[in-house]
Amino acid sequence: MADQLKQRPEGGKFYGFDHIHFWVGNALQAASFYVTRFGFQYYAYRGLETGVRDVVTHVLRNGEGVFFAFSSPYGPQNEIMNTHQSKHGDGVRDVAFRVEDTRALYDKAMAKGAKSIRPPTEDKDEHGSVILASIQTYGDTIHTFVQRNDYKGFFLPGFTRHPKIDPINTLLPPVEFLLVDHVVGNQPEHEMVPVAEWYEKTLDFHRFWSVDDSILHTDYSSLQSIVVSDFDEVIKMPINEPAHGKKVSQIQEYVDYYSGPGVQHIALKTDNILKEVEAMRARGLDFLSIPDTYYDNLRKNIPHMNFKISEDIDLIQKNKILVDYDDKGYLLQIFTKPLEDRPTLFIEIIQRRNHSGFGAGNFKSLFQSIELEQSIRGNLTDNP
Ligand code: TYF
Ligand code: FE
Repeated sequence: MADQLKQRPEGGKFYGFDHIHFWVGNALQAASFYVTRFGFQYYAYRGLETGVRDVVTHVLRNGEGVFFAFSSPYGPQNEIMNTHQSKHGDGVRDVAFRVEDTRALYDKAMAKGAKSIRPPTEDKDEHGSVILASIQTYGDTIHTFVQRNDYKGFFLPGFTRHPKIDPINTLLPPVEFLLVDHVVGNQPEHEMVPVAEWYEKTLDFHRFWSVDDSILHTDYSSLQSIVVSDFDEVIKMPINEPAHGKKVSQIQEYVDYYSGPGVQHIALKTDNILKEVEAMRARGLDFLSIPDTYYDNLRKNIPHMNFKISEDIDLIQKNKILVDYDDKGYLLQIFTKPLEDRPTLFIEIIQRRNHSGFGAGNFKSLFQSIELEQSIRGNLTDNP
């Protein structure tokens, strides 16, 4: 948007998020959680049975656009994975981008000073080839560029079709996601701007123009956020840092428990948030609660909106879905509670109706309900 007048950067296009790769203590069970609660399907597998003896990976998919991979080491030999586990707990290791030209993007990133994790390689099997390369971003998080040259196999070369047939999705209501809308990274204090600048310099991202673009700082949230995006605005990465308020920021709580920067939330886009949230609730997934006063307020504002909200407001309220809007459109969003014992990663479900923001109008209510959970955990303490 803001950069439409600028020239397309060199290095080829970003097509979107390819997959999210989690490093976890027990990939078999972590994958099962996302199948049961979020309605993912088993998709691909690599491990002992396929001749891979150090790391196991289970890959899930939801629809055509959302792929989550879960890996665990088979023993103590893989030091990087084991250190990652003890330091961070289960978390996102890799936010992988689907790209037009892995080598061009990698070479450019290297020229701009990025740290290499894996130089470009072409991986092949009988189903085709992919070109992969990885670079370091904030903390221990990496980005892998995935160039799929008409690859027809399951996930990536070396993977087979996941062997598990699970009856659970035939017993529970289906959940459908379209794609990964955005992935948010939390940083320690004073590291947000350098991280945003890293994306501008290394990947030719720009600051995404939206109502939420200005650095926000409210009494409740004590956080600041900058959204960076690729030229085509298919990748959106908000970057947060704590601000100094009266109480310890929710971002600081994350950074303390994750032992540094990392992925805070993944937003999954749907076209029918009411149906999907009702299905996930039926599957026992826990979402943040929102007080009824929020909906009293919303009902007061509805007559002044420039468009009709097509969803039933009673059902929106019953499911605790948040509504943000401007003069042109609206978005609906809801947040799970943290998905692990450490208060770190959570998931957002989002539906957009001609609105490209991130829910700035909801920040006050949202942050109050996040802070309620933070205080139950004993972590909403006074800032020195
Ligand atoms: O991605 C976003 O910006 C919104 C709002 O700790 C948000 O989902 C921002 C910070 C945060 C939780 C949600
Ligand atoms: Fe979000």
